[in-house]
Amino acid sequence: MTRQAQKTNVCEVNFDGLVGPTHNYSGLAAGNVASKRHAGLVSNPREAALQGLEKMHALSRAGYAQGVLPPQQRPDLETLRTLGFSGSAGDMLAQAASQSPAILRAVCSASSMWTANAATVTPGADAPDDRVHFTPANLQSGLHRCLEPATTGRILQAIFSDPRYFAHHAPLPATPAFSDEGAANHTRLCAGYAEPGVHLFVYGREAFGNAPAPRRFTARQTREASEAIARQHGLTDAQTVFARQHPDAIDAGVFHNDVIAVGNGPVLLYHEMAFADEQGTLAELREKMPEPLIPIRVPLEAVSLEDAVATYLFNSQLLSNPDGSMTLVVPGECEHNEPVWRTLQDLVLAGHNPIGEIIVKDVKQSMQNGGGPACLRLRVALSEAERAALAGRVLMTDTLYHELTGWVKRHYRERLAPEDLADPLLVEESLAALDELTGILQLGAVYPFQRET
Ligand code: SUG
Repeated sequence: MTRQAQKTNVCEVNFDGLVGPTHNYSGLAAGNVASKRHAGLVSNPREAALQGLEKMHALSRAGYAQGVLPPQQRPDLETLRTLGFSGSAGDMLAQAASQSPAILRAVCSASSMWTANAATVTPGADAPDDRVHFTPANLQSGLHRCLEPATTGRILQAIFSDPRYFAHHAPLPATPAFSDEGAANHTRLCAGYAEPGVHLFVYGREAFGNAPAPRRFTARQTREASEAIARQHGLTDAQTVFARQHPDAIDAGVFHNDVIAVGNGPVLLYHEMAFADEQGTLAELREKMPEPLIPIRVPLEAVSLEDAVATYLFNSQLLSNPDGSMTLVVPGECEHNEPVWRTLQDLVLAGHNPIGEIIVKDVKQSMQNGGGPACLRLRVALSEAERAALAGRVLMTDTLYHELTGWVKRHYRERLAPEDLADPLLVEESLAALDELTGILQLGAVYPFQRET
């Protein structure tokens, strides 16, 4: 089969992370203002999971291809054992709670819900071997998130299992020089999903170079990590642009590029403070893109960095419609901020860009940990043949939605306070939930350990 014949009917599938049963507010995330602000609050895991599912369902009903990725097993008993705790699950939780509450909080995080950080993905249209390439992010910048990549790799390999279509790479070495947070710092710009694209990799610091780094917060993505991923995926200089994030934006709480910019097709919606060298970045994109770039710049005078971070206006999903228009899916917080809401209305009314519709989604439980609509999804552009090759039952349908909401309602708590993290019943409940979920999603053994009896 020729390459052209293979790549028919390409569309973007958004794989959202299903929120896990231990969703809680532990203030774990460096440089993430919302996570720090809501530390210690009582969470509602059931509401969090239902909000995520409602977003997935609404978008699939509106005609957008939608997938789902399962949560990881938490509390992470394997890590507790590795860190020297011993005995039963209950013993280890009790030891961790008394000896190191910070470890307990980390092993209980449901952070795998933010699948924009799960991996970087290169579609088959851009890879030299025509396959879709995946690299799980090492997420080495925080203890709670560096526990994710091994299971993420297993989940991605279970779903994208057919080696004729999919290629999987190892996460980069988990060390500060190769700090990688996945697709949250990667945007593919193209004319259409089947057309060749240009990959915009945004980094916050250089490990081996001298670019000015932010002062208040540590940048989570290095240039060296982005370059290594481009090499793994076989991307050439002509296909890549490496742009430095503005250090002042990182210091204002923009810990990933997807908190300050979003791209889709030829459109790049970005804040004036997104890039250290705005004009240079746009010029390089224009030079390398076969299609004219459609930049949409939001100036500082329209939206302050503080408002951008508080509302996650840029952490929106920009989705393509069959008529060529685009729909922007924004978090509910945008509606309640006057300058942001006005900016969004102006975007739609402007008429000189493809954005024709704004959809508002309530993902407040996730937002309070710094994760908006775009954080919750991993974009994978797939041809018809690649979609047909997916394993498991991971594409959203009405039936799957109803099964998953029923599953959440059976297994999830409505209230999780910081002290509940040491409750051994939470381990049992989470394991029982995930046991059943692997059956629903038909993914096989993706989790590292079994249920204790
Ligand atoms: O890594 N929050 C996540 C949010 C990730 C958002 N993702 C994107 N922007 N793509 C993070 O900062 C908070 C967990 C806690 O505090 O309990 C957390 O990990």
